[in-house]
Amino acid sequence: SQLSDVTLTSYCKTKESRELIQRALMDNDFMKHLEHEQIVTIMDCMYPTSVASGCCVIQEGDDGSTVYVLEEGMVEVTKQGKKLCRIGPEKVFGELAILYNCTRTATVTAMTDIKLWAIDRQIFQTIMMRTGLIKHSQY
Ligand code: PCG
Repeated sequence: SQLSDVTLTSYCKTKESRELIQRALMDNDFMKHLEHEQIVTIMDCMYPTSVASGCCVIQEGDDGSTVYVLEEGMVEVTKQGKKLCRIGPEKVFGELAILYNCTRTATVTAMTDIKLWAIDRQIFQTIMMRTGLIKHSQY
């Protein structure tokens, strides 16, 4: 659909979650270069989700459609079975497939029960391409 047709929906968050998400976005090498309004809009549009310990959040090679911020818990990143790193709270992940329009470059597995904030590709890309004059609807 046309970017202009996309309506952005805000999801309720505590002040703590709003601040955590903004810190995570501003800590990310790519996102830190966005305008403040875009950071705030991405944060507003993120919705809550959770994944149980041991479950796969992202599978290497899949088509990616979601960018995540980890709020609580720990994930492990592997590539072709090799451990790359562990990621804790206040970090963005899953941005590479969306930013570079490629398949998922690594597997991300929950090492504990995790709480996440998520935003879908179409919404993320709309915010990236739109500055100002953003149409909001309240959730
Ligand atoms: P994406 O979309 O490729 O899905 C896997 C994610 O793992 C990737 O985005 C990054 O956000 C995240 N990640 C964290 N550390 C690494 C790393 O060292 N290499 C790669 N390829 N991805 C990493």
